[in-house]
Amino acid sequence: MIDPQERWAQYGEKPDYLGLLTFGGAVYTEDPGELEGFDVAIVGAPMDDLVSDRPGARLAPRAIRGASSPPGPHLEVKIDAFEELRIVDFGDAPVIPADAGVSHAAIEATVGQVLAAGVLPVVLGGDHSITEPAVRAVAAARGPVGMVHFDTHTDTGVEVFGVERSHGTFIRRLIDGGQLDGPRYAQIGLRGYWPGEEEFAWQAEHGITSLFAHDVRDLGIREVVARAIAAVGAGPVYLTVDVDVLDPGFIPGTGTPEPGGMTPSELLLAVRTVAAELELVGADVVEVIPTTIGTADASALVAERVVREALTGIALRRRG
Ligand SMILES: [Mn+2]
Repeated sequence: MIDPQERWAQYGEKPDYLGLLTFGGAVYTEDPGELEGFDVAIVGAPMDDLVSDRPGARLAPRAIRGASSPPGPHLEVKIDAFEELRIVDFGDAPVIPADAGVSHAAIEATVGQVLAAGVLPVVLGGDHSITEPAVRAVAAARGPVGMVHFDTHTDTGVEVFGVERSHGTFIRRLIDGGQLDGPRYAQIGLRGYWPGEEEFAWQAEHGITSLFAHDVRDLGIREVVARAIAAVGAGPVYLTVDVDVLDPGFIPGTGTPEPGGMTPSELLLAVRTVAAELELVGADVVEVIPTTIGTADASALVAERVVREALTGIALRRRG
């Protein structure tokens, strides 16, 4: 176990730009035997072999860890997730380039180690296909899950360019596989030109709740989130956030951008509310393409805050 803060202990905090790169300056280990007693473990899943448009999300776990991580309590809810929760950075799953099967198995195994220790996994993607092995691991440990899914896209295709394992098909694979419960699954932020009638008909057959970007515009984010929470209800829930749910104006780098999206203000409130009101058993943030390091990268910075809002919501829920 390494504590990146230790050498700066006399100052009370470590500046973000130096020392070992861990999420929020959390302690670091790759030994599953050291996970016991933690509340949350951060796991990197740096693969982007299954994106259908722009690659680069393999660089995101390092960039998200490298984004600014200010200490102290959240100004709105007055809670410091890093004080309330015991958080560990468990490093990256041992993925490799160009073999998605091997990489998915590595992600499933690494997330499984976190769950075996009774710790909640928060995964940094990666393209959105990484949600498939992460949810498989969670469902193996906790049974079928509900889900709140922020995204432009439904990711319920049968194939993308004829490929069945994809960042656009994993939701259908998880529902067909029994890991994800359709009636306890809600999508938020849909817009654009994909998918089509066949996919939405399949979604209706499986009792899936779809909330569109125009619903966020017309109803407001609080009402949209309340509807998603009502649909998902009690029981274990996985939270997945594709940053392309945001308008491209806020995320210069993402795999399949689509204009007309949400604002970070809406997304951050939504993620915190979901984490505070539902029983999260796992979470991820995906499809971040960084173009630089540190706070200069807006996509990685907003992804860091998405994770931080999820942690704040988890801390709020545990406080009761
Ligand atoms: Mn998407």
